[in-house]
Amino acid sequence: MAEEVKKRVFSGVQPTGKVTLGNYLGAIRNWTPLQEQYDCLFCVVDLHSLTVTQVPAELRKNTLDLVALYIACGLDPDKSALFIQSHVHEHAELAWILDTIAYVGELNRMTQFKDKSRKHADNINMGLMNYPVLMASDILLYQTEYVPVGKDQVQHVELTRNIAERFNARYSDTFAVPQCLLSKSGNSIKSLLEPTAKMSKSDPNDNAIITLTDSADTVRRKLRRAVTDSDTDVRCVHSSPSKPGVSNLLNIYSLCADVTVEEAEKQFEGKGYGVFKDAVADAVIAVLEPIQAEQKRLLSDKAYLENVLGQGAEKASRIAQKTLAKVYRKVGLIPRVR
Ligand code: AQP
Repeated sequence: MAEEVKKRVFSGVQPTGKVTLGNYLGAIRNWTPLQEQYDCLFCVVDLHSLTVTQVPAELRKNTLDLVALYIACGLDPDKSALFIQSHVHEHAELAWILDTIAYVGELNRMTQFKDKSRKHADNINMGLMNYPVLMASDILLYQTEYVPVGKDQVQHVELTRNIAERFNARYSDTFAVPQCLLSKSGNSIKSLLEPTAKMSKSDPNDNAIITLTDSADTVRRKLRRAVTDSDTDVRCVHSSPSKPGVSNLLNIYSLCADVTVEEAEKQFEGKGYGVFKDAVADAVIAVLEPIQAEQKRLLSDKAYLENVLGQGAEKASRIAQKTLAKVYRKVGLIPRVR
C-alpha cells in the first residue's frame, strides 16, 4: 500500500528577545499536537530579527535559548525539523525572487510595517518593509499547506497566498497556496499595561509582558499590576467591551487553566480583582515552571542542541533546494553546470 503523504506545516518565531506568554499561547503551544498529523518544520527566524537593531551577542544567545525553548515546550526533533533560518540559505535567495513579484503598495499597507515604523522611526530599513516577503519565502520554500500563527500574523499569510497565486499564474503551478491555522482562542494575548495592544517581546516596558523565563514572583508581581478597570466585576469583553484588561486576563486564565472563558467568569463572579489576579498568576506559573526547568537542562547540553539543529537544517535544505531549483528554472535562470 502506498505510504500516506502528510501535509506540511511550517512556522517560526523571531529570536528578538525573551519569548512572551503571547508567543507561547498564540503559537508555540499549538504546534505540539500538529506533529502527530503533519510533516512539520519549525524554524527560529533569525534573519527576520535583523529588521530591528540587535546586539550580536544577545541575538546568538536568544537564538539558542529559543531552540531549547521549542524542545522544552514539546517540539520533538524526532518528529519535526527544528532549525535556524540562516542555516538554510535558500530562504534569502527565494525572497529575492519573490521581491520581484510583491508590490511596494501592498507591503506599505502591512499593519506590522506601519507599527514597527512608528516604534523604530530612526531605523525604517528596507528589511522592515520586506519582512513579509521573507516570511512568504519561508513558507513557500517548503510547499507548506498550513501555517499555525497568532492572529497578528494572518495579514502576512494572506499576502503569502497572494504572492504564491501571482507567481503560479505567471510561471505555471509552482507553490502550494498555504492556509492559516489559528489558535483555539483566536484572540491575541494583549499587553498587561495597554490591553488594546498585543503583548510583544520587543515591548520596552518589561512590566507589560510575561516572558517564559519570568520567575514565579515576577509573574505574580506583573499580574497584580496589570491594568483592569475601575469597577470590581470580573467580566469579559463578550459581556462588556469596555473591559479589555479583564478580558485579556480571563483569556490568559482560560488558556492556562484549560477552562472556557465563560467557566472562568463564573468561577470568579463577585470575587474581586485581587483573588482573580492571584489565580491567573497560579495558572500561568503552573504552565511556566516545567518549561523553564526543561529549557535550563537542555541549554546545558550544547552538543545535543547542535545535533538537533544539524539534522533539522539537513532535512529543511533538501526540500528548500528542490523548490528553489524549480523556481529558478521557471523564471528563466540558467542552472550552473558542474
Ligand atoms: N500577543 C500575541 N498573542 C498571540 N500570538 C502572538 N504571537 C506574537 N505575539 C502574540 C505569535 O507568535 C509567533 C511568533 O511571532 P514572531 O516572533 O515571529 O513575531 P511577532 O508576531 O512580531 O511577535 P512579537 O512577540 O510581537 O515579536 P517582536 O516584538 O519582535 O515583533 C507568531 O505566530 C505570532 O502570531
